Amino acid sequence: MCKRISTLFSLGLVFNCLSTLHSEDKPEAPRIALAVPFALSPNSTTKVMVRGWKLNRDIEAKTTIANVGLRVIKHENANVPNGQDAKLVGDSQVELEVTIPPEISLEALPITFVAGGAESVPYSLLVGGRYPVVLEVEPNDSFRQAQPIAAPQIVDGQIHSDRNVDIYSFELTDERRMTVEVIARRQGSGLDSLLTLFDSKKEIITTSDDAELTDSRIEVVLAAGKYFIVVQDAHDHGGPAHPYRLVVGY
Ligand SMILES: [Ca+2]
Ligand SMILES: [Ca+2]
Repeated sequence: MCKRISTLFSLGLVFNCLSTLHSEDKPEAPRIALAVPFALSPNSTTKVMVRGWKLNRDIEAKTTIANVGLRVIKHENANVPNGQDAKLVGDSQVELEVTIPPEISLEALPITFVAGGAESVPYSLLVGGRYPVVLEVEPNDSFRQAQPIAAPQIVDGQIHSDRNVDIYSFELTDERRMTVEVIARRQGSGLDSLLTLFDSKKEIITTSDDAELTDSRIEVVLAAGKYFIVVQDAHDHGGPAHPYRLVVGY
Protein backbone atom coordinates (compact mmCIF):
# COMPACT_ATOMS: atom_id res chain seq x y z
CA MET A 1 0.00 0.00 0.00
CA CYS A 2 2.83 2.43 0.87
CA LYS A 3 4.27 2.20 -2.67
CA ARG A 4 1.09 3.76 -3.99
CA ILE A 5 1.40 6.97 -1.98
CA SER A 6 3.28 8.90 -4.67
CA THR A 7 0.55 8.23 -7.22
CA LEU A 8 -2.48 8.54 -4.95
CA PHE A 9 -1.41 11.55 -2.84
CA SER A 10 -3.74 10.41 -0.11
CA LEU A 11 -3.12 11.99 3.27
CA GLY A 12 -5.02 9.11 4.89
CA LEU A 13 -2.72 6.55 3.29
CA VAL A 14 0.38 8.51 4.31
CA PHE A 15 -0.82 8.53 7.89
CA ASN A 16 -1.66 4.82 7.86
CA CYS A 17 1.71 3.87 6.44
CA LEU A 18 3.63 6.04 8.91
CA SER A 19 1.62 4.43 11.73
CA THR A 20 2.53 0.99 10.45
CA LEU A 21 6.22 1.86 10.30
CA HIS A 22 6.11 3.23 13.83
CA SER A 23 4.25 0.23 15.26
CA GLU A 24 6.79 -2.19 13.75
CA ASP A 25 9.35 -0.87 16.26
CA LYS A 26 7.27 -2.00 19.25
CA PRO A 27 6.11 -5.46 20.35
CA GLU A 28 2.62 -6.22 19.13
CA ALA A 29 0.03 -5.44 21.81
CA PRO A 30 -2.23 -8.20 23.14
CA ARG A 31 -5.79 -8.06 21.79
CA ILE A 32 -8.99 -9.24 23.47
CA ALA A 33 -11.71 -10.96 21.44
CA LEU A 34 -14.23 -12.05 24.08
CA ALA A 35 -14.75 -13.28 27.63
CA VAL A 36 -16.56 -16.46 28.64
CA PRO A 37 -18.87 -15.92 30.43
CA PHE A 38 -19.55 -12.36 29.25
CA ALA A 39 -20.85 -11.30 32.63
CA LEU A 40 -19.67 -11.16 36.23
CA SER A 41 -21.84 -11.24 39.33
CA PRO A 42 -21.59 -8.12 41.48
CA ASN A 43 -20.06 -8.64 44.95
CA SER A 44 -18.34 -11.89 43.99
CA THR A 45 -15.17 -13.57 42.78
CA THR A 46 -15.58 -15.01 39.28
CA LYS A 47 -13.23 -16.96 37.02
CA VAL A 48 -13.39 -15.72 33.42
CA MET A 49 -11.66 -17.12 30.33
CA VAL A 50 -10.58 -14.24 28.10
CA ARG A 51 -9.77 -15.19 24.49
CA GLY A 52 -7.75 -13.17 22.01
CA TRP A 53 -4.37 -12.80 20.36
CA LYS A 54 -0.82 -12.52 21.80
CA LEU A 55 -2.14 -13.65 25.19
CA ASN A 56 0.16 -16.69 25.57
CA ARG A 57 3.02 -14.93 27.37
CA ASP A 58 3.79 -13.16 30.64
CA ILE A 59 0.83 -10.88 30.95
CA GLU A 60 -0.64 -8.45 33.43
CA ALA A 61 -4.35 -7.59 33.75
CA LYS A 62 -5.40 -4.01 34.51
CA THR A 63 -8.59 -2.06 35.09
CA THR A 64 -9.29 1.61 35.69
CA ILE A 65 -11.79 0.76 38.46
CA ALA A 66 -10.14 1.05 41.89
CA ASN A 67 -10.31 -1.83 44.39
CA VAL A 68 -11.38 -4.43 41.82
CA GLY A 69 -9.08 -7.46 42.10
CA LEU A 70 -7.66 -9.03 38.92
CA ARG A 71 -5.44 -12.13 39.07
CA VAL A 72 -4.04 -13.96 36.05
CA ILE A 73 -4.32 -17.69 36.81
CA LYS A 74 -2.84 -18.96 33.55
CA HIS A 75 -2.15 -18.03 29.95
CA GLU A 76 -2.03 -20.53 27.10
CA ASN A 77 -2.72 -21.27 23.45
CA ALA A 78 -6.40 -21.94 22.71
CA ASN A 79 -7.83 -24.21 20.04
CA VAL A 80 -9.79 -22.47 17.34
CA PRO A 81 -13.27 -24.04 17.49
CA ASN A 82 -14.43 -26.10 14.56
CA GLY A 83 -15.52 -23.98 11.62
CA GLN A 84 -14.40 -20.74 13.27
CA ASP A 85 -11.97 -18.13 12.06
CA ALA A 86 -9.01 -17.45 14.41
CA LYS A 87 -9.24 -13.84 13.21
CA LEU A 88 -12.65 -13.65 14.90
CA VAL A 89 -12.31 -15.66 18.13
CA GLY A 90 -8.57 -15.53 18.89
CA ASP A 91 -5.88 -18.21 19.25
CA SER A 92 -4.80 -17.84 22.88
CA GLN A 93 -6.44 -17.25 26.24
CA VAL A 94 -6.00 -16.02 29.80
CA GLU A 95 -7.84 -17.44 32.78
CA LEU A 96 -8.60 -14.48 34.99
CA GLU A 97 -10.00 -14.27 38.52
CA VAL A 98 -12.00 -11.09 39.06
CA THR A 99 -13.09 -9.94 42.51
CA ILE A 100 -15.68 -7.16 42.78
CA PRO A 101 -16.04 -5.98 46.39
CA PRO A 102 -19.54 -5.23 47.78
CA GLU A 103 -19.08 -1.43 47.90
CA ILE A 104 -18.58 -1.21 44.12
CA SER A 105 -21.61 -0.85 41.83
CA LEU A 106 -20.90 -1.30 38.13
CA GLU A 107 -22.68 -2.26 34.91
CA ALA A 108 -19.44 -2.95 33.03
CA LEU A 109 -15.83 -3.52 34.02
CA PRO A 110 -13.18 -2.37 31.50
CA ILE A 111 -10.07 -4.58 31.46
CA THR A 112 -6.83 -4.46 29.50
CA PHE A 113 -3.82 -6.78 29.21
CA VAL A 114 -0.22 -5.60 29.19
CA ALA A 115 2.58 -7.77 27.78
CA GLY A 116 6.10 -6.75 26.78
CA GLY A 117 5.27 -3.11 27.59
CA ALA A 118 2.35 -3.00 25.11
CA GLU A 119 -1.25 -2.61 26.31
CA SER A 120 -4.42 -3.93 24.65
CA VAL A 121 -7.48 -1.92 23.76
CA PRO A 122 -9.99 -2.15 26.68
CA TYR A 123 -12.69 -4.84 26.70
CA SER A 124 -15.84 -4.44 28.82
CA LEU A 125 -16.94 -7.33 30.99
CA LEU A 126 -20.64 -7.05 31.79
CA VAL A 127 -21.60 -6.94 35.48
CA GLY A 128 -25.06 -8.15 36.52
CA GLY A 129 -27.94 -7.07 34.29
CA ARG A 130 -31.17 -5.08 34.00
CA TYR A 131 -33.24 -8.12 34.98
CA PRO A 132 -32.51 -11.12 37.24
CA VAL A 133 -29.72 -13.24 35.73
CA VAL A 134 -29.79 -17.05 35.52
CA LEU A 135 -27.45 -19.47 33.80
CA GLU A 136 -28.42 -21.82 31.00
CA VAL A 137 -28.91 -25.41 32.20
CA GLU A 138 -28.25 -28.24 29.73
CA PRO A 139 -29.82 -30.34 28.40
CA ASN A 140 -32.28 -27.88 26.87
CA ASP A 141 -32.08 -29.13 23.29
CA SER A 142 -35.77 -29.94 22.66
CA PHE A 143 -39.22 -28.50 23.41
CA ARG A 144 -39.69 -31.31 25.92
CA GLN A 145 -36.46 -30.30 27.69
CA ALA A 146 -37.08 -26.54 27.44
CA GLN A 147 -35.58 -24.64 30.37
CA PRO A 148 -38.30 -22.68 32.17
CA ILE A 149 -37.39 -19.02 32.74
CA ALA A 150 -39.24 -16.01 34.12
CA ALA A 151 -40.13 -12.87 32.18
CA PRO A 152 -38.39 -10.49 32.50
CA GLN A 153 -35.18 -12.50 32.75
CA ILE A 154 -31.57 -12.62 31.53
CA VAL A 155 -29.98 -15.97 30.65
CA ASP A 156 -26.22 -16.38 30.17
CA GLY A 157 -25.66 -19.40 27.93
CA GLN A 158 -23.49 -20.95 25.27
CA ILE A 159 -23.99 -22.80 22.01
CA HIS A 160 -21.42 -25.30 23.19
CA SER A 161 -21.13 -27.53 20.11
CA ASP A 162 -22.03 -27.68 16.42
CA ARG A 163 -25.81 -28.04 15.85
CA ASN A 164 -26.56 -27.29 19.55
CA VAL A 165 -29.93 -25.63 20.06
CA ASP A 166 -31.00 -24.00 23.32
CA ILE A 167 -34.71 -23.86 24.11
CA TYR A 168 -36.37 -21.83 26.87
CA SER A 169 -40.02 -21.53 27.91
CA PHE A 170 -41.82 -18.73 29.69
CA GLU A 171 -45.40 -17.87 30.59
CA LEU A 172 -47.25 -14.55 30.53
CA THR A 173 -50.29 -13.91 32.68
CA ASP A 174 -51.13 -10.65 30.82
CA GLU A 175 -50.69 -9.25 27.33
CA ARG A 176 -47.22 -7.72 27.02
CA ARG A 177 -45.10 -5.89 24.46
CA MET A 178 -41.94 -8.05 24.66
CA THR A 179 -38.38 -7.58 23.48
CA VAL A 180 -36.35 -10.77 23.19
CA GLU A 181 -32.73 -10.12 22.32
CA VAL A 182 -29.45 -12.01 21.94
CA ILE A 183 -26.21 -10.21 22.83
CA ALA A 184 -23.30 -12.15 21.33
CA ARG A 185 -21.25 -10.64 18.48
CA ARG A 186 -21.39 -7.22 20.11
CA GLN A 187 -19.35 -8.75 22.96
CA GLY A 188 -17.02 -10.59 20.59
CA SER A 189 -18.73 -14.01 20.57
CA GLY A 190 -18.25 -16.26 17.55
CA LEU A 191 -22.01 -16.94 17.61
CA ASP A 192 -24.07 -15.65 14.67
CA SER A 193 -27.37 -15.96 16.52
CA LEU A 194 -30.69 -17.03 15.06
CA LEU A 195 -33.65 -16.46 17.37
CA THR A 196 -37.12 -17.96 16.95
CA LEU A 197 -40.25 -17.48 19.04
CA PHE A 198 -42.86 -20.27 19.16
CA ASP A 199 -46.34 -20.39 20.68
CA SER A 200 -47.61 -23.11 23.01
CA LYS A 201 -48.51 -25.29 19.98
CA LYS A 202 -44.86 -25.05 18.81
CA GLU A 203 -45.83 -22.96 15.81
CA ILE A 204 -43.47 -20.16 14.77
CA ILE A 205 -44.63 -16.65 15.71
CA THR A 206 -41.59 -14.78 14.41
CA THR A 207 -37.87 -15.09 13.87
CA SER A 208 -34.82 -12.81 13.78
CA ASP A 209 -31.32 -13.37 12.41
CA ASP A 210 -29.31 -10.14 12.20
CA ALA A 211 -30.74 -7.09 14.00
CA GLU A 212 -27.51 -5.54 15.35
CA LEU A 213 -24.31 -6.86 13.77
CA THR A 214 -25.21 -10.56 13.62
CA ASP A 215 -27.17 -10.45 16.91
CA SER A 216 -30.93 -11.12 16.85
CA ARG A 217 -33.83 -9.13 18.31
CA ILE A 218 -37.59 -9.77 18.33
CA GLU A 219 -40.14 -7.13 19.31
CA VAL A 220 -43.67 -8.46 19.57
CA VAL A 221 -46.96 -8.09 21.45
CA LEU A 222 -47.93 -11.38 23.09
CA ALA A 223 -51.21 -12.44 24.70
CA ALA A 224 -51.22 -14.32 27.99
CA GLY A 225 -49.96 -17.88 27.49
CA LYS A 226 -46.91 -20.11 27.19
CA TYR A 227 -44.11 -19.46 24.71
CA PHE A 228 -40.83 -21.05 23.62
CA ILE A 229 -37.60 -19.26 22.64
CA VAL A 230 -35.06 -21.11 20.48
CA VAL A 231 -31.46 -19.84 20.28
CA GLN A 232 -29.11 -21.36 17.71
CA ASP A 233 -26.22 -20.47 15.41
CA ALA A 234 -27.24 -19.42 11.89
CA HIS A 235 -24.48 -21.66 10.47
CA ASP A 236 -24.94 -24.49 13.02
CA HIS A 237 -21.50 -23.80 14.51
CA GLY A 238 -20.78 -23.96 18.22
CA GLY A 239 -17.99 -24.29 20.76
CA PRO A 240 -16.17 -22.56 23.60
CA ALA A 241 -16.14 -19.22 21.77
CA HIS A 242 -19.95 -19.14 21.35
CA PRO A 243 -21.32 -17.56 24.54
CA TYR A 244 -24.43 -15.40 24.45
CA ARG A 245 -26.68 -13.39 26.71
CA LEU A 246 -30.44 -13.75 26.14
CA VAL A 247 -32.47 -10.79 27.38
CA VAL A 248 -36.22 -11.42 27.73
CA GLY A 249 -37.74 -8.10 28.68
CA TYR A 250 -40.80 -5.88 28.60
CA1 LIG B 1 -26.09 -24.64 25.20
CA1 LIG C 1 -27.61 -13.70 13.23
